[in-house]
Amino acid sequence: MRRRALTWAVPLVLVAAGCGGGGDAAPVATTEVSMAKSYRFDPSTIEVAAGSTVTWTNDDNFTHTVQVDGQEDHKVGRGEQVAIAFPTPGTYHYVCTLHRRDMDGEVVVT
Ligand SMILES: [Cu+2]
Repeated sequence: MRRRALTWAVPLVLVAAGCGGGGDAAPVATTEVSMAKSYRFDPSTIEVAAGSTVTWTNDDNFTHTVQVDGQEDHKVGRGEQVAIAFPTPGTYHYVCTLHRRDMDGEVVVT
């Protein structure tokens, strides 16, 4: 893939804010999210185009779920997947309802 040239007049000052944790991570452009060992969504914040289908794969040793706020819960066993379509732009928060404190993420639909 061709790398886009950095033509923006943005000073390359990477703010090492050390925000500790994935919650504030910059969105990753992907439609694939791993439920990684242990009790994590990786990457936790993704960005997709409207109309995309996002697939979560359970690579952990425990059953997890994916529940987008206001939508139904999907149980995902070890080695299983769930695919959810995102037709409308917006920011969608989701959780694993079994491990709410540890596992949540966001899908930014553009
Ligand atoms: Cu979980």
